[in-house]
Amino acid sequence: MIKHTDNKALIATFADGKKNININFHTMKKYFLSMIALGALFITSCGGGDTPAATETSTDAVTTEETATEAEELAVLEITIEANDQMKYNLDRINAKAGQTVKLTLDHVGEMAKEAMGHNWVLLAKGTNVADFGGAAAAAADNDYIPADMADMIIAYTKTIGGGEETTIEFTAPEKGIYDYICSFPGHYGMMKGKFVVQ
Ligand SMILES: [Cu+2]
Repeated sequence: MIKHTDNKALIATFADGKKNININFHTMKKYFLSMIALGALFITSCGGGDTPAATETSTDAVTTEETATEAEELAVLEITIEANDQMKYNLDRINAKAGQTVKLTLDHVGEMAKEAMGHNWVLLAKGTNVADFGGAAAAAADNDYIPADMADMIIAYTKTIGGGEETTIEFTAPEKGIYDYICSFPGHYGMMKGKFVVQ
């Protein structure tokens, strides 16, 4: 039994299947044409003068960003660390960026001779035991307090200098992380140490 007598399409199907199909096709065709017209209208209204302007703005932003990144990468970090007769560095932390060229100057601002109060600056690889390295370095006087068999634990180092001298080295900052630096002159690493922080 059909209760929905207002369903003309259904009734039409029973009465004349062919006619019903035609009606439905005609309705659908009208519907699709309307959709196409609406779509065209939408595209037309969006294709105004605003779109090219927006594209230009975003291109400019990307270019500016790239230029800034390049400049940042090219910047050389120039840093001077002082060491004195009181067996101290003036810095306990140095910040750098991964891959950055670092130009580091060690300035011995004291007056004592290298044999009595020599200083250097040694940047150690991650995971290096500072006490073990310091102990080995103290026994390496013949190699400027750099233990030859621990080369893989050293990222960079300066020569050992006395009061009134200075020395400069250049190296590339390692990957992100926190590294120890010390003076490897006998007995100094406990007092003369700091963190080299790479971001
Ligand atoms: Cu020292």
